[in-house]
Amino acid sequence: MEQDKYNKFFEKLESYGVSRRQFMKYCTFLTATMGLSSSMVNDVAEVFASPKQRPPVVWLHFGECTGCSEALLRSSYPFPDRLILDILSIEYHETIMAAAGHQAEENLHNAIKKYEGQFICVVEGAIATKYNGAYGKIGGRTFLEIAQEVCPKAAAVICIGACACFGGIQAAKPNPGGYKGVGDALGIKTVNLAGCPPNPVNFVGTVVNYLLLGKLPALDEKGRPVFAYGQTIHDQCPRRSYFEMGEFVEEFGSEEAALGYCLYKMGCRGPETYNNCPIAKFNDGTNWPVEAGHPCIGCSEPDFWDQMTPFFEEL
Ligand code: FSX
Ligand code: SF4
Ligand code: F3S
Repeated sequence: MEQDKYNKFFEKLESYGVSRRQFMKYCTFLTATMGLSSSMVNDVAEVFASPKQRPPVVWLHFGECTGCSEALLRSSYPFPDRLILDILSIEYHETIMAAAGHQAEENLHNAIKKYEGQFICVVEGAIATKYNGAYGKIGGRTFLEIAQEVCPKAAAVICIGACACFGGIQAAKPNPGGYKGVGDALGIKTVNLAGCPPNPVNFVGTVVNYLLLGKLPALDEKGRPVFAYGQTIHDQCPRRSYFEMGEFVEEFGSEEAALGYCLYKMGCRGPETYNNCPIAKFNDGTNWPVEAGHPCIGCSEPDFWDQMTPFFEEL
C-alpha cells in the first residue's frame, strides 16, 4: 500500500501500537483465511485503511456466556478488534455501549427505525421459545419478541457462536425453556459462525467479504461460510500423520504408540467437525485445542452439545 496516501491511517495504527508491517501481515493472513488470492491483500488492506462505508450494526445478546464478544474484543493483538470496530458503526451492543437501562432500549429502537433494511444484525446467544419465550428476557421483553422485531428488519443476520447458530449449551437436554438457534426460532436464514466461541478471524473475514465484494460469503447447508467451515478438523490436523505415516510408527516404537499421539481414542470429534481451527488457530495463531493436547469436542456442529457428549469417550 502507498504509504503517503494512507499516512493518517498508519498514524492511527501506530497509536494502537501496531506497525504497518504487522498490519500487512494480518491482512495477508486474513486474505488467505478468506480463501482469496494473494493478489487481493492490498484490496483487503484498503477496506480497513480507506473504508467506503461503515455499515450500521445492531448486536444482540440472548442466552449465552458472552465468550463470543470476549473472544473478539480481547484479541491480544490490539488491532483486530480495533480495526473491525473502526469499519463498522456499532449502534447497539450491550457489552461495549455506554448507555444502560431505558436509554439503551431507546438506542435499539432508534437504530432499527433509522437503519431499517440496511443494518447488519449480529446475534450472540440462543432464544427461548417455550411458554412464549418466558425463559429469557431483557428489559421486560422476551428474547423471542426482541428477535422477532429486530432480525426481519436487518439486511443480514450474522449469528456468532454455537448458541446463536444452533442453540449450543442452552439447547442441551433437558432444555426446559425450549432454547433454539436464531434461524430455527424465527424460521429465517442466518449466517452461522459456529464454534464455542468461534474464531474472531472468521467474523472479520465475513464482514470484510461483505464490504469488499458487496455480498456475504458462500455458505454450506448449515449456513456456515465455506471459507472457514469447508473442511473437517481431522482433514487439516497435524496429528493425523501419526497414524498415517509409517515413519512415525518407527519413531514411536509401535503402531499403538504412534496412534496414541492422535486423540481419537480420547474422544476427539475432529473427524465429524467442520472448522478451520488447525489453520486459523487462536491467541494470535499460537495454538488450537488439538495441538495443545485436548481433543476437539465438536463445538461448531449443530448437535454440540448433546451429540458430542460424553466428552473424552470414543464415539
Ligand atoms: Fe455460546 Fe457466545 Fe459459547 Fe459462550 O456469545 S458459543 S456459550 S463461548 O458466548 O454464545
Ligand atoms: Fe483427527 Fe482428532 Fe486424531 Fe487430529 S487428533 S487426527 S482431528 S482424530
Ligand atoms: Fe471447537 Fe474443535 Fe475447534 S472443539 S475450537 S471446533 S478444535
